[in-house]
Amino acid sequence: MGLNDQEWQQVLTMWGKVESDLAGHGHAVLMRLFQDHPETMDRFDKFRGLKTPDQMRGSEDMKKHGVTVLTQLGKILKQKGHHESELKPLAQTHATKHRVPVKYLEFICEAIMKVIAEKHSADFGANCQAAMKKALELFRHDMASKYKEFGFQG
Ligand code: CUS
Repeated sequence: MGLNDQEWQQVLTMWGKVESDLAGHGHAVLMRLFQDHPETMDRFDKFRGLKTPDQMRGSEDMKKHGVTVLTQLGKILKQKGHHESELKPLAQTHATKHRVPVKYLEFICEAIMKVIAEKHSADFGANCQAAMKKALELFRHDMASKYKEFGFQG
C-alpha cells in the first residue's frame, strides 16, 4: 500500500499542476462528482439547491468548496504517507459532522483522477496514474481506519 520515492515524486509533480489552478480543478472535481453521483450532494446543505449543470457551474459555494477539498488533500499528499496529524482532524469532522461515507471518498477520488486525466492528458501517463491511484487509496484506507476510531463505520 505504501509508495516509493519515485511514486511520491510523480504524485507531487502532478499535484503541482493541479495547484496551478486549484479553483478550476476543484470546481471541475465537484461538478464531476455531483453529476456522476448526485446522492453525494446531500452531505452538504449548501449544495442541496443546485439542480442543473448551469447552476453548478455558476456556484461560488462550489468553487470555494472545491478549493477547500483540494487544499486539504494536497496538504496530506505532501506528507508522503506521514499524514497522521493532517488526516486526523479531517477524519474527525467527516466522521462526526459531515458523515461522509468511505464510498463517497472513493467517488471523489475517482472524480479527481478523471479531472486530472482530462486537463493533463499528456502528463498523466500510466505510471503517473498508477502512482496517483495508490496515493489516493492510501488516503482512503487511513481515513477509513480513523473513521472507525471515531465510531463511524463509514
Ligand atoms: O470537504 C472535504 O474536505 C471532503 C473531501 C476530503 C478529500 C476528505 N469532502 Cu467536501 C468530501 C465530499 C464532498 O465535499 C461532497 C460530497 C461527498 C464528499
